[in-house]
Amino acid sequence: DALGVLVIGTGRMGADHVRRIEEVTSGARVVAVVDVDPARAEQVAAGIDGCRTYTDPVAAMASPDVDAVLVASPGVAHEAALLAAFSHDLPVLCEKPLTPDAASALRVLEAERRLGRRRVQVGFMRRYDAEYLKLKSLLDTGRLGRPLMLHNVHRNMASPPWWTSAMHINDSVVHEIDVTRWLLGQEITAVTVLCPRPSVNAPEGLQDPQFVVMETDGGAIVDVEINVNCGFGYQVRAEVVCERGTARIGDGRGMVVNSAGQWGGTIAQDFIERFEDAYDREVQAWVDATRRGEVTGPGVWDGYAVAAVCEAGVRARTEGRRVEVELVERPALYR
Ligand code: NAD
Ligand code: ISE
Repeated sequence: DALGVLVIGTGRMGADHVRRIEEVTSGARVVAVVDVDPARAEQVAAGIDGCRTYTDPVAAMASPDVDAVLVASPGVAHEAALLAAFSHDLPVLCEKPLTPDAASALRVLEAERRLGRRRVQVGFMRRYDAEYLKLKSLLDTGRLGRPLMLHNVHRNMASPPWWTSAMHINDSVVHEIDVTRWLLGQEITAVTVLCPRPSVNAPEGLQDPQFVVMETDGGAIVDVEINVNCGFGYQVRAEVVCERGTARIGDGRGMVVNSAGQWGGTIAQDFIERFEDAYDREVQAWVDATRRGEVTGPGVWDGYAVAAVCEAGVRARTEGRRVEVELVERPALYR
C-alpha cells in the first residue's frame, strides 16, 4: 500500500514536496496537509483526491491513514512537530534545520533516544545531489589521498526582506556544514567568520557577503563564501583539495551554446531549480526506507551537530573571534 504522508507547512518547500509526492515519488500519497494559514492549506490540497486540511499538526497526526510526516514548517516549529510525531511513533522527514539551536536539537535527540530507535531523516538534500554523490564516491575511494581543504561558494540571487545577518549561517551555510561533515567524515571543531565590506546589492545594515572558515577534527580547513545578494542567480560550488589531486563540482555547465560571436550557458535562479533532482531523490529514499521500516540518510545527530556549529558561527561573527564547537558525546544510537 502507498505510504500515507501528512505534510506540515504548505509554504514554498511544503507545496513543492506535496507536488513531488503526488507527481514524482512512487509508493506514497499525500493524505493530509497542515498549515496555520488555512487558506494556504486549502490551496495546496485542492485537486488532490481525499486530501484533508488541518491547522493543528497534533490533531492531524491522530488520523489512522497517516503513516509518516514530512515537516516543512519554519525551523522554530520543528521541535513541537517532531515531539508530537514521536508520541504517535510516526517516521519523519524534517526539512533543515532540525531545530534553530543546539539546546532544542539536543531535546529532540534525547526524545528520540528515549524511543530507542531512529525516526527522523533531516532534509539535508545535498547528500542526494548527483554531483555531490560523485564527489563523495571519489573521496571514499581514497584515490586522491587525504582531504586537506574544501572551498565552497554559496550564492543566492537576492535575500528576502526578513533576512538577517545570522541567517547567512543558520539558513544557508547550514548546508555546507552538513555536507562537509558528510563528505569528509569529520566533525567541525571551530569557526571563524570574516566580513568584507557589504555589497551595494545588500539591504542597509545586512552583513553580506560573509566568509566562513571552519576547522575539522581530521585537520582539514573549510571555507565558504556566502553571498545572498549576488544578483545574477543561484550557485553552489565545492572543490576538495587532497594530497594527490583536487575535485570540483557545481560549475553548472549543463549546455554550452555558441551564437552571435559568443559562447555560454544559463545560471539556475534558485534552489528549487538547482536541487530539483536532489529533492526528488531525497524524498524517494525516505519513502522507500520508511516502507521497509528503516531510517536512512542524515539524522538527528547530524541535525544537532550542525546546529552546534551554526551557533558557534553566529557567535564567531558577532564577537569577531574564533569560536570552538562543543558537542555532547555521540550516543550509541547514532554511531
Ligand atoms: P515558507 O514561509 O514559504 O512556508 C512555511 C509555511 O509554514 C507557511 O505556509 C506557514 O503559514 C506555515 N507555518 C508556520 N508555522 C506553522 C506551524 N506551527 N505549523 C504548521 N504550519 C506552519 O517557508 P519555506 O521556505 O517553505 O521553508 C520551510 C522549511 O523548509 C524551513 O525549515 C526552511 O529552512 C526549509 N527550507 C529548505 C530548503 C532546502 O533547500 N532544503 C530551502 C528552503 C527552505
Ligand atoms: C534556503 O533556506 C535553503 O535551504 C537553500 O538551500 C539555500 O541555498 C538558501 O540560501 C536558504 O535560504
